[in-house]
Parts: sequence; structure tokens; C-alpha cells
Amino acid sequence: MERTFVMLKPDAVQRGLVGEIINRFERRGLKIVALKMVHVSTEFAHRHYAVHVGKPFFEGLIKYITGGPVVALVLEGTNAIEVARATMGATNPAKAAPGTIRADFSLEMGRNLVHGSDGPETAAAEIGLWFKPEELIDYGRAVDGWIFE
Ligand code: DAT
Ligand code: MG
Repeated sequence: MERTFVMLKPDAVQRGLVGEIINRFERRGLKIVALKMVHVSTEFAHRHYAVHVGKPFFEGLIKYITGGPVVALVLEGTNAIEVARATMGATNPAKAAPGTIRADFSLEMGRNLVHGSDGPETAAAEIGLWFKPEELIDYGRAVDGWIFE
């Protein structure tokens, strides 16, 4: 069973899309194992997006992500990392497949609503950055046997 980090960016909160977006991950079968709202500092945003330091869009990205509260969550399930990113759609909403979150609700890369870890190492690092171990809740769902073989 795999875990991934997902963040609903400030535009998702401001536009009232938190429920809609979380619903898509839940319906897919992914289990929420951690969830909180945070208004991140510039320093924390730099740590989260450290791999993008120096890129032309970096300062705009930091302004965007610190511009309001975000909703951070950890999702668990079979191939959670890949499945969460597929549910989100391509980074550029114009290129995202219809039916994905980014295609259905956004237009621009700089306002693409949602973040998801891009690999196992990133997922482990991002979960550790955003959540304390005790904030990750281990529990079973009665329906798990109908989602996981
Ligand atoms: P993703 O969020 O799909 O993992 P990424 O890690 O390459 O994409 O980039 C992080 C965020 O930075 C992305 O969600 C939107 C923004 N971004 C990336 N490339 C950009 C670009 N060329 N112009 C503007 N914003 C960009
Ligand atoms: Mg990324």
C-alpha cells in the first residue's frame, strides 16, 4: 500500500472547490490518512518547492502558494502516487485530459489548484515535511475489501 502527499492550493480554497476535489480522490478509492488546513510561510513554501528554486516561475509560485490557506492531505491506496497525479491531470491545465481536476476546473499553470507528489522519494519527503508522524492515522474502512483485492 502506497502513500502520497496532496495539497489543495489557495485557489481551491478560495473558489470553494475543496469538497469537490477531495471527493474525486475519495471516490477513486484512495483513503485519507491525514488532513489539515495550513497557511504556509514563505520559508516553508521555499522548502516545499526547493527543486524549483531559480526557475523563472519560482517567485510567482511562492506568492501563489502563500497567498491564502491550503488544505494538505495524505492519501493511501494501490499506486496512490500515480493514481493521484492521474486524477489531477497534467501540470498545464490546457494539456490536461478532460475529466481530470485541472482540466475540469482550471485554465493556467500558475493557478492549477492542486499539488501531488511525483514519486516515492518525493512522497516520503513531502509527507515528512507537512505532517508529524502522529498526524497520520492508521485505520481500516469497512469497504476496503471491495476496493483493495
Ligand atoms: P506539478 O505540480 O504537476 O508536479 P511541477 O512540479 O513541474 O508540476 O511544477 C510545480 C508547479 O509550478 C506547477 O504545479 C505549476 C508551476 N509551474 C511549473 N512549470 C511552470 C511554468 N513553466 N510556468 C508557470 N508555472 C509553472
Ligand atoms: Mg511537482
